[in-house]
Amino acid sequence: MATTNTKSVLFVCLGNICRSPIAEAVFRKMATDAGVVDKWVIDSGATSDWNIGSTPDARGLACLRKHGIETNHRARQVTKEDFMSFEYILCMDESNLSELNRRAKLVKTYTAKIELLGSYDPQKQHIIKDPYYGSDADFEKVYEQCERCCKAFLEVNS
Ligand code: WE7
Repeated sequence: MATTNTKSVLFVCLGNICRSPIAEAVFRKMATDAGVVDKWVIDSGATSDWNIGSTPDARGLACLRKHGIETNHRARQVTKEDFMSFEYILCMDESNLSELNRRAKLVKTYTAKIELLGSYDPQKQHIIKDPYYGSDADFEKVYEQCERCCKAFLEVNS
C-alpha cells in the first residue's frame, strides 16, 4: 500500500478575510521556502457565513504584499467535513476556539486537533486579535504573530 505522509492545516477566524488568510499565506510561503509545500494541504476558513466568496481585506493584502506575499484566497465557511479531513484546525482567539469546539461535537467522530495558532508563539502571545476595526499597525502585528507561530508550527511538524 502506498504510504501517504500528507499533512494538513486549516487556519480559521471569524470572517476569513483578515487574520486567517494572512496565516494561510504566511504558512504557504514558509512551506514553499522550506521545500515542503507539496507535503501539505493548506487552507483557511471562517466560523461565520458573512463574507463567503470575498477577497481578503485590502489592509491585509497590502500588509502581505509589503512582505512579498500574494494570495488568491476567497473566503469560505468551515464545514463538517473539515473536522474530518484536516489534521490541524488553528484559530485566532477564544471565541473562534469555543465556536469550533461546539461545532466539532456535532460531528460524530472528528479527528482534527483544534488549537489556538498563538499556542505556538515562542513569545507566548496566545491571542491573535481581530484587526477589523483596527489600523494598519494592527494588521502588521497580526502578520508578525502569524510569522512567529507558523515558523514554530512548521518546525514541530518537520
Ligand atoms: C467582522 C470582523 C472581521 C467583526 N471580519 N467582519 Cl459585521 C460581521 C458580523 C458577523 C460576522 C462577520 Cl465576519 C462580520 C464582518 C469581518 N474580522 N470582525 N466583524 C467584529 C469585530 C468586533 C465586534 C463585532 C464584530 C462583528
